[in-house]
Amino acid sequence: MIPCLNEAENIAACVRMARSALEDADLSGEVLVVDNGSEDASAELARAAGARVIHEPRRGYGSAYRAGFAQARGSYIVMVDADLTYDFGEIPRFVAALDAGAQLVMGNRMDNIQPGAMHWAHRYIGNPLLTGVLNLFYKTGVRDAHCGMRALRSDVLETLDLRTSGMEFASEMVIRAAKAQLAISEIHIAYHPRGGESKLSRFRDGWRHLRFLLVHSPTHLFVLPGAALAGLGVLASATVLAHFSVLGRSWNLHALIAGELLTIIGTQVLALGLCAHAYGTYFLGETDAWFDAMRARFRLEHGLLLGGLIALAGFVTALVIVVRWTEHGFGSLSQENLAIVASELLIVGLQIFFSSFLVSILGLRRPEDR
Ligand SMILES: Nc1nc2c(ncn2[C@@H]2O[C@H](COP(=O)(O)OP(=O)(O)OP(=O)(O)O)[C@@H](O)[C@H]2O)c(=O)[nH]1
Ligand SMILES: [Mg+2]
Repeated sequence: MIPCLNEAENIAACVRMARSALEDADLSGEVLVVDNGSEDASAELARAAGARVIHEPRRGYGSAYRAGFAQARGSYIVMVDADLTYDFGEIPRFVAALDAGAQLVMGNRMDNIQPGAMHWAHRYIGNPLLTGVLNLFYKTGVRDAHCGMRALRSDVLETLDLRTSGMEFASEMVIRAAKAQLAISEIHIAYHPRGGESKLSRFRDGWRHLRFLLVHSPTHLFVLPGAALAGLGVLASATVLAHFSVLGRSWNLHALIAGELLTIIGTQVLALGLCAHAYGTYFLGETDAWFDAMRARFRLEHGLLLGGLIALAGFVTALVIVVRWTEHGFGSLSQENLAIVASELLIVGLQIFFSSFLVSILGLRRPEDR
């Protein structure tokens, strides 16, 4: 299957090479070209060279592939770009890997990038960065997550349930396969300079990949940063209140304000993460071991109790200030530290209290209960 957007310079050669690769290896199959609204003669050229051409007017690499998958008839699908960057002669190796039991076979270009094939910014910044984040978040073990040559069994398409329309489709497929614990194998291949004009938009497509990685992992987007901020905030507050000396000096009011700020923001971000996890679990069919363990252990009432107790502690602290004020005959007051602690506890307690309700509301009518 070849996705094609304005590749008149390359498409006929691609189709011919794909066909002869099948013939030479005695593989039965068809060459499908998904034409993505090309304004040049790509579609006719592909047809003339012997491909079955599918038309998909909605733009985007992902849209093209999803249209192609819906019409593919084979039990194996090998995906190859239409720009002569990949060797069609490698198709039998991908098929052999599927025969050997793999459900997704990824090409890996990283050890054989021909001169001029990949822009240095993609090779040394974009690709390592995005693949690094992808593996940090999703632990796929795939080393070249954006490779355009890959193969899969068509019976895994239902499990993969692919939905993206742009270049981030390349990441989506790898992440979904890893989440579903499919058998993924990797094949080292060469990457050649492109024929014709690139369709990749460096910043737009890079950002779409990154955005996809972030919004599909509430743990990394919210929970871990939130917990780190809140932890740092509590530590800073405790350092001031306990008069610990750090870096050879003691810390006072301003450090306490910074601590309060971090604690409040951290709690807020954490709460957003729980809501995002609840939405993902109940409405997007996501599974997350950490969130599942949390919801098995904690109920709404636990959150209300925790939030209520923290808020109560804040209220009592505020009362202490008022009592001291009365003791001093309602004169001038200088209880800044206590006032900050009281507000910190009240805010965090109320955040936890009401966020617990929101998480619970998100789970009220989960699709499986309807
Ligand atoms: N970007 C893009 N590519 C499409 C689209 N539809 C089909 N394609 C095809 O998807 C394949 C990948 O696009 P390329 O421009 O080669 O992107 P790339 O391989 O990441 O970047 P290069 O290294 O410049 O080749 C090509 O075969 C395109 O013709 C689309 O809407 N957008
Ligand atoms: Mg390309």
